[in-house]
Amino acid sequence: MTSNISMDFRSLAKLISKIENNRIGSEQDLINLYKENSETVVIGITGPPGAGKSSLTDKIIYEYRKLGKTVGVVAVDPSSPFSGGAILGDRIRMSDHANDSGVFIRSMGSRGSLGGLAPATIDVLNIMKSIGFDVLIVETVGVGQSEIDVMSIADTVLLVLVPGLGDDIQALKAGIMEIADIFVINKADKDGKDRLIAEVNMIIQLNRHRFKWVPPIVETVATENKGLSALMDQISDRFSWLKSNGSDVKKDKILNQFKQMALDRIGNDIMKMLNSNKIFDKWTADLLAGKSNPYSAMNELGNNLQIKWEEKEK
Ligand SMILES: Nc1nc2c(ncn2[C@@H]2O[C@H](COP(=O)(O)OP(=O)(O)OP(=O)(O)O)[C@@H](O)[C@H]2O)c(=O)[nH]1
Ligand SMILES: [Mg+2]
Repeated sequence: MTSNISMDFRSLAKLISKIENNRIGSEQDLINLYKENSETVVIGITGPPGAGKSSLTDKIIYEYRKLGKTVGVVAVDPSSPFSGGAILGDRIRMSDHANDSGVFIRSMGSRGSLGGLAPATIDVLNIMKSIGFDVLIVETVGVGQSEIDVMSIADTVLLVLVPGLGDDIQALKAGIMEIADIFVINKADKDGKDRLIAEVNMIIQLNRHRFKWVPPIVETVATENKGLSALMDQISDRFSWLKSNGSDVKKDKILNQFKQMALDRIGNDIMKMLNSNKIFDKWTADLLAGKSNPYSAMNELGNNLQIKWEEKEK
């Protein structure tokens, strides 16, 4: 066990599997363990497939290890049915850290994750935060809504882009450009870098009025460790900025995260009810018999939930 982390990695791995297999059943563990830990920095790394996210993560781990910081990594792979350590070798490019007792790396696939991969990932990151990691890194392929949702837990989001994407930059999920706190132009050794930088600059300029923090652009060649110190400087600037200006950002994040969790939990509860409740049976029977329609049934459902809520408020 590493000095500042209050749980050994084997227990942590077990707990993560439990969360993956049964989120709702792990709620008590989450309640018991949760500790607001403002010392942990959470870095999100997202971007198109193959952009070099894992290669960068690997190098960022080295940088933090040089400073003696403990690092936890969660690599989210929605396309993989596997979780755990099995796929680390090839996909994650961080195997060098396997024997480092200050580094914990975990991949999460879609297996089991009832209630969604994004909420399960957020649970896992919250646990890792609570037990005292200095730095957490979460890697997702930035293609879908759930990947964007995961990033809501990160204090700083690195959006990794590569030259030659061309029009793909437009094809990236719209929301993903908006969550970038730092644009990383990786594979800066490839042709097309300047054009990409110009495009990103244009996007930043167009959105300038919306930013409290204006995202910088950093060039890297992850495989050659180039640009890493500049990137680490930007990350550290971002965290300093958050410390002095970021209380609103933090509040928004906590609220957004809570709303997302609540939505997920309530959705689960309602599904359970829908599957096991007599009133719902009647509604669905009416629906199937053509006595009601999906909209009127939904309306009745919504009104009933509202009545319950109002009763509780009294
Ligand atoms: N030329 C060049 N190749 C790079 C660079 N960074 C990463 N690569 C290579 O790009 C490939 C993909 O790298 P990964 O780090 O696995 O990319 P990723 O974004 O994590 O990929 P997925 O997780 O599969 O989406 C590997 O073959 C890397 O060696 C770079 O800066 N320059
Ligand atoms: Mg990867």
